[in-house]
Amino acid sequence: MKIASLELRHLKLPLVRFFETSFSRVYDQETLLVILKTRDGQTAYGEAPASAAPYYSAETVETCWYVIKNFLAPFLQKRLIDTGDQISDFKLLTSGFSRVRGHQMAKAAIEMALNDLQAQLKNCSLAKLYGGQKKTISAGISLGIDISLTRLIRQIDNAVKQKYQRIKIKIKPGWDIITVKEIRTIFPDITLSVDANAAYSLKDLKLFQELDRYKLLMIEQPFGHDDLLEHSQLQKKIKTPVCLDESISNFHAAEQALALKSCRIINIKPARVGGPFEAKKIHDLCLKKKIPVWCGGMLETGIGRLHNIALASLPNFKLPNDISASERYYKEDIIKPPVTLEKNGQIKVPTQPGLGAAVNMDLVEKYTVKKETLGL
Ligand code: OSB
Ligand code: MG
Repeated sequence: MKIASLELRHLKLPLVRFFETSFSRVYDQETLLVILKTRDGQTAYGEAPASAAPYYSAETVETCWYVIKNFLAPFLQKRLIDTGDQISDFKLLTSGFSRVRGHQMAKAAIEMALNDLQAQLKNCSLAKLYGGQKKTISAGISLGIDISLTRLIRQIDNAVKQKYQRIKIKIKPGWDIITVKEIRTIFPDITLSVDANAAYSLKDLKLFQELDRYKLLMIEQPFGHDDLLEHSQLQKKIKTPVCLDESISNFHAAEQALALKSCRIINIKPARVGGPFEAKKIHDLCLKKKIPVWCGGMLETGIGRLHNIALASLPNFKLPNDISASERYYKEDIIKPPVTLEKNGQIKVPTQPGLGAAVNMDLVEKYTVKKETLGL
């Protein structure tokens, strides 16, 4: 097996509907694909769903591009040369990456592609490569801030009818307590959670104590994107579980969050934590500490989503995931078949070797804004 090249593709896909969080509204998803090709004609895919602006985290599609091209791809190339391409331990190929500080999404995209390749070589699914047992995973939906409450209610109604297993709404100052109260009046029994994307601070304690009344499954990332301390103070003062997303940037952060009791639930995104290996380490730690986890999303294309589905087949992914059907994000997803929702709100975990679906290169080409192939 000889890896011959690494292709970078910056994609821009129109969303079926704009997506608004406390930090921005986007109409398109910008994302970076990493495509590995071997001499014998295998192709493997990874995705860095870093978006155009550094508002969720410090990374953007362009920082991922820069770091992969100038640092990560050369490290990978050196490892391939050092080992004479006789690599069976794929973890060794990325072991040089830790020298690069941060840039988790850039690292994750390469690791995902290497895992896809390894699964293909072993003739097993990605889920099996990770040791995942689930045949289906539970699908939740994340609904953005809307132009009116009426519109959001309509979106929720739609999602409930489709059997999404958990509805998450985005909140920000001015779109929080009244919104939740109204939703609870109309849908008293749905599994509901809120995600603030770091829009508040401990000064808003009263608001979160008030939210305690509405039987929320969790409150996701209410405070600072890198905070652990204020979250731990909040968790002591409210009954609703706090879930951390942005703050859990790697395994070490997860260890600290659990030691500080900053949250009772963790959202794991393989892209955010530096790749599926790190994600699995966090999963295993949480399993040991009896902290349930679920897989978050970044509006990934089908490629990133299939990687997330494989990870979410691990046993401690006990809560519904932010993994929805392709049609919820894109009119044309770049994989075929697209990800679809079963009648019971589950998504099937693919069993075919590798990613589990084909990539539609015509559509990839259609949405590519920039591409470059690096020799390895
Ligand atoms: O905080 O979970 C988040 C999308 C972009 C950036 C951050 C987040 C999200 C989502 C969407 O909530 C989840 C999905 O992909 O369905
Ligand atoms: Mg979140």
